[in-house]
Amino acid sequence: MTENSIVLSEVKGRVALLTINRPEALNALNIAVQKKMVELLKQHDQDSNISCIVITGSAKAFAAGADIKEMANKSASEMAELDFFAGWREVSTIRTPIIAAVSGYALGGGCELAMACDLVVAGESAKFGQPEIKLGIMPGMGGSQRLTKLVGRSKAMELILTGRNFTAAEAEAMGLVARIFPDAELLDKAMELASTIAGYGKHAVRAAKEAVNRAEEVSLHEGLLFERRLFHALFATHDQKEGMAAFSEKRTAKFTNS
Ligand code: DAK
Repeated sequence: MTENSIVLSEVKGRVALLTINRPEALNALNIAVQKKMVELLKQHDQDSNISCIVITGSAKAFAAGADIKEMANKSASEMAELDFFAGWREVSTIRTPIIAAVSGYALGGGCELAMACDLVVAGESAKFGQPEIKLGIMPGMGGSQRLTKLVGRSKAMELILTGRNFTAAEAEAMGLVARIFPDAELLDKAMELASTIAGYGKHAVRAAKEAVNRAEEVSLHEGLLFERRLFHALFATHDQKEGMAAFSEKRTAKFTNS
């Protein structure tokens, strides 16, 4: 575990746990958090011993948004010149599955970070929202696009134009959240889920992630072709032979990520 860092990094088995650690600011995402998070994600993505990543927040929040105090006095040209927050785009280039474990607030950039992950699990009292409209701005880290794809135009419009918070139960009903757990169990359950995923063959897991994410980008026809190519390619892996042999031999498969 890295101590005293703005993002804590801990490895448990084949799972990396990244914890946003600015509890005094409800884990507001400043540039330093963005840089550290992206650096750690890339590092773990390159590590052959890591097969799943969990992102969570310390104390009362996942992240209460981008750091308003850091942005408040920037000019439009400074925002454009710095390409402020461009680094978060890198999250979608990570090949290892990423689970967002949301407890407490996931607002603005925090909600957008969760949606940029591959799946979101939440504690029962988690609160989501895109409240940017109340600050005289709009979502800028994917909220208008990812929320719309996840929950549909009408619901996304209502949430973004009113800026109201919504509960974990509502987020689950809308398809933004995959599973809800009691608050006290959230992290253990997220790590359990990550360990299950990390226990499967890495090639199959990464291919499945890529195919599901591709569904958001391309037509059904193109997506089905893409899926078929990846499916065929998995027959070149040892893990496919092992997985199917284990089934026939009525034993648990021992995947070697090869
Ligand atoms: N930024 C900075 N500080 C924050 C913060 C934030 N987003 N959220 C909370 N804090 C700080 C508070 O200022 C307070 O600090 P002190 O006053 O004690 O120094 C501390 O965290 C505790 O917060 P509260 O005292 O307010 O705690 P409460 O429990 O009373 O309220 C709350 C919790 C979550 C309801 C409240 O803190 C709140 O409304 N926070 C702001 C939520 C918000 O509006 N989030 C959206 C931020 S805008 C971009 C892409 C994306 C974005 C920007 C640019 N580009 C591509 C350029 C994203 C924008 C956003 O996310």
